[in-house]
Amino acid sequence: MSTEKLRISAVTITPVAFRDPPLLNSVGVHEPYALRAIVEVRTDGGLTGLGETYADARHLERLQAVAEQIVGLDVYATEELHRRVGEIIARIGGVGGSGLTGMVTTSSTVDRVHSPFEVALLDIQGQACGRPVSDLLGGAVRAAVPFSAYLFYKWAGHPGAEPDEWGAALDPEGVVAQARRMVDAYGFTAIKLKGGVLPPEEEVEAVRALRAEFPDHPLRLDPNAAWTVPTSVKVGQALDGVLEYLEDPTPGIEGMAAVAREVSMPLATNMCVVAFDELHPSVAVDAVQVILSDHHYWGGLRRSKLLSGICDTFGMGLSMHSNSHLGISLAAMTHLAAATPNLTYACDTHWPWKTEDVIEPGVLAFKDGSVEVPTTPGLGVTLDRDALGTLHEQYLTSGQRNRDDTGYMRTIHPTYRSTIPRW
Ligand code: GKR
Ligand code: MG
Repeated sequence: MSTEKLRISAVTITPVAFRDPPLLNSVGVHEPYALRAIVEVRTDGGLTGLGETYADARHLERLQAVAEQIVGLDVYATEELHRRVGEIIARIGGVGGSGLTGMVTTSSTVDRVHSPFEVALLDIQGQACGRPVSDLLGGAVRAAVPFSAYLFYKWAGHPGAEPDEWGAALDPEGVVAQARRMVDAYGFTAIKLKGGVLPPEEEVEAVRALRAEFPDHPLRLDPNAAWTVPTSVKVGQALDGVLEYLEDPTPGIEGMAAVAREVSMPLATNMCVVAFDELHPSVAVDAVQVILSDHHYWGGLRRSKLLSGICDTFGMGLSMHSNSHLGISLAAMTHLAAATPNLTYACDTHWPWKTEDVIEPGVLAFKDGSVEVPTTPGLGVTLDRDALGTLHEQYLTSGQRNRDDTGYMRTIHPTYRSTIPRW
């Protein structure tokens, strides 16, 4: 058996832009393109590992700084990778460019920057030993990973453009029609509605309409902290027995704890607990009962496993958060979820909303709402170089350099203000 070290010989970061529909949320509306950065790590032995992350300008600068400092590193040395990323961020600064503008602002910059490199190194490790990444994380405990239908209020199309294939969803009928279409196409067995867009009573009506149409699907509502504590309590009590969990009704750990004391369903978050140092304060006041993990900001796949252990220890449930993403991310999410026994909720994904990708198609097919865990070595996905080139070109011509849902909304409705909480 070879004990030879596998060393990094080159790293490439490629920003890409892919078409995104006008999905509405509590801080504005998705721009015509979503941005991602594709990380390719090469070894001197000729292997290439892939990672995917945000592509906001400041984040890209940090990725590039790390890329230059890890040539020569052993691909098994992920702790040393994390240490070096920490050193680099301490030197060049860690504020701004989270890729989650207006949503998650307190995640750890070091963990965010570390993540795509760690995923790429695990991809290489898997290829080197001929095993899927899920095996490196402890082995898949499920052969397929369930995802949820992720519904959005949306306009029919971007202003000035033709309506997209989904059309508008601005009332309960539109939301139910969107859900029906998504469930029929993908077989999803759980449904999440992104709220925080319309007055809360209207969103309660939409959830009730979903319940009538899908009596057996677990339902979730996520207004991204758009409500005050009293409004959150009112909505939580109105939807007693209807929601599987209520996600981020109100801002902050104290606010969530106040809501949790008054409602029956579990509260979930990808906003008030997004980094390891926020776990203790949250546990101390029982602010949330479900954490939405996300390897893109929890520091990669192994640190997400660490989070799963902490949730298990403190009796908290575990689900998975997503942002607009491509196939490398979905592959990583699937391996992680497969190898995380206590991840018992269907994971979020924005997958149905995209029409373009950078990977060769075929590997990550949805069946009955689930993605089969790839069993080939590494992540199991292959970069389509032509597609990468096209989406990079699209990034260059798009003019978008940061995610800015609020700014885009204001180009359409100049008086729009992002106010959290709004109701
Ligand atoms: O894609 O607009 C969106 C979502 O609102 C996203 O930004 C959130 O981070 O999906 C996320 C969530 O669960 O809060
Ligand atoms: Mg959320």
